[in-house]
Amino acid sequence: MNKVPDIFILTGAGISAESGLATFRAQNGLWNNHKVEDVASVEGFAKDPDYVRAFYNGLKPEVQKAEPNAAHLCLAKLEKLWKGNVNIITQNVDTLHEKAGSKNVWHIHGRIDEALCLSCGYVLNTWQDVNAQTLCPHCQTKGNFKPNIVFFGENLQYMDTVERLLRTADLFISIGTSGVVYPAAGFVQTAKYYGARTLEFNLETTSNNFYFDKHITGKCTETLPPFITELLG
Ligand code: BV8
Repeated sequence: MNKVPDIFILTGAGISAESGLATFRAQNGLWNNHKVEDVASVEGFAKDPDYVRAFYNGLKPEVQKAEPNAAHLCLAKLEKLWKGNVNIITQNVDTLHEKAGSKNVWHIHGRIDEALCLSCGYVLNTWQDVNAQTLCPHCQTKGNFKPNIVFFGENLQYMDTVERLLRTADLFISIGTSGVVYPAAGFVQTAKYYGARTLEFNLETTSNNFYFDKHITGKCTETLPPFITELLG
């Protein structure tokens, strides 16, 4: 009996673009007038934690208000109706996959609504500002929170899960990512190595094109829903 394919879905900022959230490299690498690497870096946070915390506090209201679009929603439908495993490994720090109803979502670059207490490791979940006054409810330390976001130079979250899912994936679907940031940009190579069929949904063909069996170009709110409908047969 043929096994129902396990599906590994990698998403990037492009899937949230049509929900009104800025991508990273559209504006020649500037993001809210900052170079992501300057703000989202270990050095940047060590140099000026208040500045980096304020940067993410500033983004929270628009991220919290954003609504999932047709691409998020069809992935949630796929997870619900597909008989095999469906996992979304997202580089996005927004929670639009969860808002759309997806359950198996792995935020390998962290989440904007979480902050990590550097004194005790407690993860605070809040859309409110996190700053030098924020008290840790677990260890009562004040102001020692870092956005629970993976900065450049930091290891990704859930990599053990990601490696297991890449080995068992039968279908690898990349949606809305430029394939610039590693190790996420290398996942398609691993999936290919372990025998997965690999598809890329993007406005354009990215530099990873050697590893994708097929490129479906266009806006993912237009290209993904018919593909998912066909997949569900
Ligand atoms: C690590 C948090 C080990 C911030 C992010 C030299 C060579 C290779 C690698 C490196 C190197 N030097 C350093 C590195 C490693 C570095 C890296 O890859 N740097 C790059 C810039 C060269 N990586 C790391 O540091 C990672 N950690 O390697 O750990 C280690 C440990 C210790 C010491 C050293 C190493 C950590 C990476 C995570 C960094 N954090 N985010 C935040 O999100 O606030 S990365 C950031 O970029 C976001 O997470 C974002 O998701 C990610 C990738 O960007 P995309 O999502 O792809 O977004 P982008 O704008 O680029 O593209 C959007 C795409 O969508 C486009 O292609 C567009 O065409 C498409 N699109 C737009 N609209 C639509 C659409 N497609 C379809 N429909 C649409 N409507």
